[in-house]
Amino acid sequence: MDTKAIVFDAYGTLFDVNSAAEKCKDKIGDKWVGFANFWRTTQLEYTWLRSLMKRHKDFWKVTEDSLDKSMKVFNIDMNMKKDLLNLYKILSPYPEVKEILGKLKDKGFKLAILSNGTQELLNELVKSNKLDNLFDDLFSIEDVGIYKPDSKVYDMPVKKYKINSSEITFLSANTWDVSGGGNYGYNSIWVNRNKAIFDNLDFKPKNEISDLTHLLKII
Ligand code: LAC
Repeated sequence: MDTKAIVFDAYGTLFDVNSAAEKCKDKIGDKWVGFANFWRTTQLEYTWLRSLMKRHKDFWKVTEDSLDKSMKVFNIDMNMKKDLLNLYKILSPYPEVKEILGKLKDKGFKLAILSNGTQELLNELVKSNKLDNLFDDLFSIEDVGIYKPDSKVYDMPVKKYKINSSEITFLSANTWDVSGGGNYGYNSIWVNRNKAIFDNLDFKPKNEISDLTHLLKII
C-alpha cells in the first residue's frame, strides 16, 4: 500500500456525535440514545437533500435545523437547544484518537480531516480537544459548496497534495462515506466501531477496523 496521506472523516469517526446528547442524559432521560441517533440521521439526510435540491446551507445551520425537528419528535424541552448546540461544538474524540494520530504523525504521514463541517467548526473541534498540532489540513466542504459524497469534496486533498486518489488512505465510520471515498478511488477503510452492517453501494472496503489502533498494523 503506497499511502502518502491519511485523511479522516470527522463526525462519528474521530469525534463522538452522540456525546452532546449523552452529556445531557440526566435531563433527557432514557430516550437520549434514540434522540441522538435520530438527530444524526436527520442531519445527514438534510445534507444529501440540500445537495440534490441545490439549496446549500452550511453544516452548522443544518445541525440546528435537524436538532429543532428532533427535539420536537422526541418531545424534549426546547430550552435545552442552546446547551445541545454548544456541546456539539466541542464533541469529545474517541479515547484512542489522540495517541494514534500522534504515532501516525511520528511515522511521517501527512494527516488531514475532510468533513462536512465548516472551517470554524473544525477549528473549534480540534482546538477544544487539543488536537490542533496534529493535522496538516482541515478540509471543509464549504470550499466546494456541496456535501459528501459529491466527488468535488473528495477531490480537495488530491488537488492540494498533487497525488493520486489511490495514494490517500481515507477513514470513516460512516458506511456511505466509506463507499463515497472508495468509489472515488481512495483506499477507503471502514472504522466499524459498533459492529454494524456495511452498505450495498458498489464498494466494499479492503479493510475494516473496530477503532484506529488497528490502523497502525495495516498502514
Ligand atoms: C463529516 C460527516 C460526514 O465529518 O461525518 O463529514
